[in-house]
Amino acid sequence: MRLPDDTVMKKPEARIEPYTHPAAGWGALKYVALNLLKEKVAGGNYRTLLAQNQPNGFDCPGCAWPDREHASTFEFCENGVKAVAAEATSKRATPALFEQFTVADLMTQSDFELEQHGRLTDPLVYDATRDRYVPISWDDAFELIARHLKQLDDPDRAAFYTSGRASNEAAFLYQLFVRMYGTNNFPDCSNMCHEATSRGLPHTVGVGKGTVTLDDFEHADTLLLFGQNPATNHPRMLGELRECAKRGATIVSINPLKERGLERFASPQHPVEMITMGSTKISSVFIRPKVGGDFALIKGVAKRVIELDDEAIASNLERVLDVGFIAEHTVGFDSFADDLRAESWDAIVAESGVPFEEVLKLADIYVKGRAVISTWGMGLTQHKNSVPTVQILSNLMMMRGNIGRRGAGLCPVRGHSNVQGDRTVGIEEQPTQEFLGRLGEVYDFEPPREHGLDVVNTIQAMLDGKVKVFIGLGGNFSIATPDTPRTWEAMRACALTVHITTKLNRSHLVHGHDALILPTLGRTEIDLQKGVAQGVSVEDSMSMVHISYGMNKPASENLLSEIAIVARMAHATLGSAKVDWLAHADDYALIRDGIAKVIEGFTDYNERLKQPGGFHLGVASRDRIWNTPSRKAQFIVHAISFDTPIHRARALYGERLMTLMTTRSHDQYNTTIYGLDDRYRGVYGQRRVLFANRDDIAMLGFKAGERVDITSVWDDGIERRADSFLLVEYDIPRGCLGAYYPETNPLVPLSSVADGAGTPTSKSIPVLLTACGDATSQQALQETSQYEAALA
Ligand SMILES: Nc1nc2c(c(=O)[nH]1)N[C@H]1C(S)=C(S)[C@@H](COP(=O)(O)OP(=O)(O)OC[C@H]3O[C@@H](n4cnc5c(=O)[nH]c(N)nc54)[C@H](O)[C@@H]3O)O[C@H]1N2
Ligand SMILES: Nc1nc2c(c(=O)[nH]1)N[C@H]1C(S)=C(S)[C@@H](COP(=O)(O)OP(=O)(O)OC[C@H]3O[C@@H](n4cnc5c(=O)[nH]c(N)nc54)[C@H](O)[C@@H]3O)O[C@H]1N2
Ligand SMILES: [Mo]
Repeated sequence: MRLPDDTVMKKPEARIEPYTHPAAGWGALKYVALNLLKEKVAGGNYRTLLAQNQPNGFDCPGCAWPDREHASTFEFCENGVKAVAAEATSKRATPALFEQFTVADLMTQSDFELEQHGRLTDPLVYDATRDRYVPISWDDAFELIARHLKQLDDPDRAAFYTSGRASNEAAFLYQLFVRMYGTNNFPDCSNMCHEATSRGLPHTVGVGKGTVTLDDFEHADTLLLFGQNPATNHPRMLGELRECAKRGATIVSINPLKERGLERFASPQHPVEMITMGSTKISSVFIRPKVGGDFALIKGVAKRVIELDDEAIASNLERVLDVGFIAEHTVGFDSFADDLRAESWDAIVAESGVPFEEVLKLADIYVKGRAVISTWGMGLTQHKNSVPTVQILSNLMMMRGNIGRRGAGLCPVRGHSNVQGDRTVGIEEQPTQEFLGRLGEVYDFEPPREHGLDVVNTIQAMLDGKVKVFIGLGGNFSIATPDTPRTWEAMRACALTVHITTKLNRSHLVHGHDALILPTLGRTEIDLQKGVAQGVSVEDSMSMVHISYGMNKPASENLLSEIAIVARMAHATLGSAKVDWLAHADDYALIRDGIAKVIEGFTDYNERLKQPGGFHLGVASRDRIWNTPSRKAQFIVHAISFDTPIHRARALYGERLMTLMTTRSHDQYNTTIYGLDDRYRGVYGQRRVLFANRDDIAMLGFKAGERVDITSVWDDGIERRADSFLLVEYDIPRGCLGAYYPETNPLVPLSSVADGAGTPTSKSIPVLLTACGDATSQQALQETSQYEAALA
């Protein structure tokens, strides 16, 4: 196949160039080719890409968006291909690499360069005398872990992190081991992600999960997309939106940025669109709140719904509220309505940053919809008021009965491919007593009853000397988390840090006194146990559970599966008198039998996984069963807050104070940096950019193209800074800035979290800008040259 553009292998130059094409399309194919070349994926492994999300294939490790009954045609997704190519890379980080470089040497390499070393091949232990990681046998590695864990005076001195790629089987076995060991300290990536959803929704609709399935997208006439960038982070969702748009559904993007990828989409699944350079218009309407303005905006829309209903009553027209639903299914409506009536439009407009007419327009669109789906991502969940925001959105949907009805519902769009499943099977630092009771009964032990530590509290506990052992099942804890210097101090104060991982990352270099890197199989690889290929299961964002089989040859003969690692860690630490850990590692069906006994909804788990496409777990609120204390869906009243850290900082610094949001570029998977382009936003060959409004750039006395340093404003006297960002003039609301994560994590104070969820407020950081101390920006130059070297 010839690509329309032959610049595929041209070296990138750092530049800013507005993007004018539709999302996906030929551009996506070009980048796929680039990634396969960059990763030097062996020819035979291309077939892996075709097996992605197929009935007998593996679940794409890219994101948690569901598949259409595991569609029979190859569902093309640029970022899925990148994720798979990164795992199927032919590059290897062998012990020789660690002989060549000390840990101090490796620390000088960028995250992009660390990733480029490829797949880890052997278990490694830190040797302090040589400042190097050196090989260790698996048995010795597990002995070291057991020795540390047994030495602690209290099991709560250890914390067990999970990143959302872990399968249900690995996660369930892990939590069983950890609880038998004696703690509920389960910090996990969802603490930084959709925690506001998981904590907020149970109070309104009884379950912390979405209520829609893909079928609902076929019947929705209105879709409200809050704070989400699907063209980059859930590309397969665009295929779904394309169908909705073609059917005439109204699609509204509510986002401070007019994400270009949401404007038009050329579907690689549809050859005609590709060949004719055609495309489908996706979002017809863009509503642009200021960063953190969604709560006030949604409250304004809800207020308008009440006004429209009053008008309908006065003119004897059809009611705007779904009075039947409200009466039969909800409590608290009257106080909610009273609060809305009393709310001031001035406050709504000022705090949302959305003009009055636009709030009315959004309300009009909402009430015209007969079947409305609201989706949301990190734009709603990473603020101080994220829990109230998710709850008021749920309340808005309840006003017109848009929950538990065909074509309508709540759709939080999860990140990691199994982040939802991990929570379902017990990765939860605040487990319910019922769950603990069942777990204890089935496995005949007394689980710890006290709630454990989440991500932020784990870091604080390490700083306070209360957590001494860190074990990470995947992820990149040291840089995905906030307040980087403090997190590093915390990790370095540990007696032992252990990372179960596929590739080298920064967290392995920021280590405890003792440290282990345990290399594991990825989801694309064949997992043979006693000669039998094992599958693992995952739950997608819409509660579909299905099985996944890897098909590639493992990256090294010395890898163990995550499950084998967990089982052998447990065996070494606890012995196998109560649970035959090693037998579970030989046959994953045994783990699924355990899940079926402990977790609701998994009866006949092994059998039901044989259905092509898997099975739906069931979400009570989807069936209008409300697992709340009142057994009804609950309206919850929240005031607009005028006393947030942003308000307080602005009172001190006036309009110079900016609100910074941190997002993903198109060329990264969280902390994994694939490349330095963010093409839908027009950024090439660099990552240290800061998107700012033209008027703010002028007001602050800077010019676009200059470099600036960023410092955050917080109340603890600690200086937090991130230096040398290129100012890029961008269509972003006044007073708001955008930059990429994880480079900006040093700016997020550890104590700045969402009320009621503990999520770091990484989308609303109060900051000030100053002229850059070092105009040549060593950091940025270094990153660019490494990228060029990797492509050469
Ligand atoms: N290719 C790729 N895919 C991924 C990931 C990846 O890194 N790369 N990460 C995975 C993970 S773990 C997750 S959680 C998801 C994340 O997927 P998203 O939820 O899309 O995450 P972000 O890129 O952080 O950006 C969210 C969007 O929120 C907007 N936003 C920022 N502040 C506000 C606000 O105050 N209000 C509103 N309304 N919008 C706001 C930003 O402009 C941006 O468009 O993607 C998953 N999929
Ligand atoms: N400022 C800011 N901070 C954020 C966010 C933000 O928007 N802004 N987003 C937050 C969100 S939503 C999330 S989910 C977190 C992400 O936090 P994490 O989940 O901790 O981070 P990832 O970058 O996804 O982890 C990548 C690492 O996982 C390992 N890995 C990859 N595949 C596998 C596998 O199959 N098995 C195992 N064992 N390991 C594997 C590799 O070593 C890779 O380096 O970051 C959060 N941090
Ligand atoms: Mo996430």
